[in-house]
Amino acid sequence: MKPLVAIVGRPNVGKSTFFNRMLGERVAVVEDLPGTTRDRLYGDTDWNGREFTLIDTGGLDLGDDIPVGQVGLTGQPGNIMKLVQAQAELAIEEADVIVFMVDARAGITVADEEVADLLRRTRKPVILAANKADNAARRLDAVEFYSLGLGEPIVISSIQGTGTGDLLDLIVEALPPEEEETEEEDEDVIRIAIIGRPNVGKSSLLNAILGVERAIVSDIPGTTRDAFDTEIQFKGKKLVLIDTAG
Ligand SMILES: Nc1nc2c(ncn2[C@@H]2O[C@H](COP(=O)(O)OP(=O)(O)O)[C@@H](O)[C@H]2O)c(=O)[nH]1
Ligand SMILES: [Mg+2]
Repeated sequence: MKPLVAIVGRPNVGKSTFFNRMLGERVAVVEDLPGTTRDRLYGDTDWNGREFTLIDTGGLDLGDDIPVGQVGLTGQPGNIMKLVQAQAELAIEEADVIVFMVDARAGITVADEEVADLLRRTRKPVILAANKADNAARRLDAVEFYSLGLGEPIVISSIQGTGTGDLLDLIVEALPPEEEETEEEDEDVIRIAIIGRPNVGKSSLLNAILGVERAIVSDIPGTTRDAFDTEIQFKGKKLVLIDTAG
């Protein structure tokens, strides 16, 4: 299985825009309305030769988020908290690397702080990405996200593509070490089991394929004691024939 990289963050920060940019097509729905991504979307991609699966988290119809300064005036934005938190918790559980996306144009919001509180508690790598930093002024403003306690934000514009390469470099660096692939995975072995009731000719078929008396053939039902595997090359492919007992 490929490592999982989840993009979390409150609605409308640009998660789906980044996801689509990576997958090279419009897979996720991008809209001006917050909460447009209905479900979690998974897409396989690669960068610098490392493959991983990107997850666009969404599915949260939340309405507008409340800027930090307005809490207390407008009361607790209960729903958005619960849902964005749930999304972040799922990512913490499931993902190998978490990209926490915030909006450099909007600045820090309450939902950002709540998610940051959760993410600071995980040991999994968290990369803070300040999106919508489309110009120099915004790139400078983005330093305020440092106060979320998740390190220095990587400043990007998903629409322009600036900084996205650096973000991907960081993602790839944070991935768990590449697994040693097993022989099966790497050579695409096809395993064929020969099954049927005793004495129908399973071993004879196997022998005919192999051209050698590999399996013990007998007229007595049940002579093939155990299932056993024989590896052959056929048209450049590795096949494993499994002669089953019984
Ligand atoms: N200016 C600007 N707008 C962006 C950028 N990335 C996304 N957007 C816009 O932000 C809105 C929400 O984007 P979306 O990807 O749906 O956000 P999501 O809810 O986090 O998935 C859309 O109108 C996007 O076009 C960016 O880098 N710069
Ligand atoms: Mg979305």
